[in-house]
Amino acid sequence: MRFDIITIFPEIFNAYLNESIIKRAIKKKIIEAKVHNLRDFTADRHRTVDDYPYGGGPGMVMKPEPFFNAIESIKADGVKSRTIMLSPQGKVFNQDMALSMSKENQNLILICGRYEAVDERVRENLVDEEISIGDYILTGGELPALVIIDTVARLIPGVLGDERSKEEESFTWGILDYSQYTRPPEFRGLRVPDVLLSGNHKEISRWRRREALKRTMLRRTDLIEKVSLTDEDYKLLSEIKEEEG
Ligand code: 4FV
Repeated sequence: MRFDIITIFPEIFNAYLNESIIKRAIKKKIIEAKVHNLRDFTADRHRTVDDYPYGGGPGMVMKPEPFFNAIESIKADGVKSRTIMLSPQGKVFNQDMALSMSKENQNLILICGRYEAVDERVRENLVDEEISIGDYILTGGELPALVIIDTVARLIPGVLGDERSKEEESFTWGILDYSQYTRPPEFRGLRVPDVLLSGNHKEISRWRRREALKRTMLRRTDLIEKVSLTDEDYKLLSEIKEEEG
């Protein structure tokens, strides 16, 4: 899978794409990330990418021409790709969207806006999907683009060291993760739950499911309502309700 990123701050990506799991995935050619400086697709000597909003109002709007030039040049290789605009007006991103993007194996072109907005003609003519990473306002679309790249890339086979990590994680089951522990078994009098030291894997997985359900019930009832639960889960939930009173 290839990620083409269009931004006026390419440096922001160099740091993140050259570290850890993403760096290794690029090195192993499992994914490719190409950062395009929008200013390289301007025609004037000031490399202008923004202008005043028609109709007045605060701030500046990003011009359409540089985006049309950039996307036409990226698509010139004819490889099937999907163009995503990161903006607060988009569909709020979640794990299910990441999973389907990772399976589609389509190249993704990620448009990172800055200033107040991007000229609407870009959205109307070039954008296949608009995605928001949450209901808050950032200074730019670069962090949202990195969120998409990180979330999708780690779901591509071969990117994570241990594929199992994906099977057992928050939201994959539709509920939150269970609490985790590592050595030492006791730290400042704080002990690791005995069941985890027992080696009894049946009891351990029951405890973990119970913990995950409890945490989700206490923190994210919206998730509990959406997830399909087994009879065993209902037994665990009633135990937890007892316990939590
Ligand atoms: C955003 C979000 C976001 C809006 C104006 C960039 C900013 C500025 N993008 N999810 N939340 N974008 O706040 O994706 O140009």
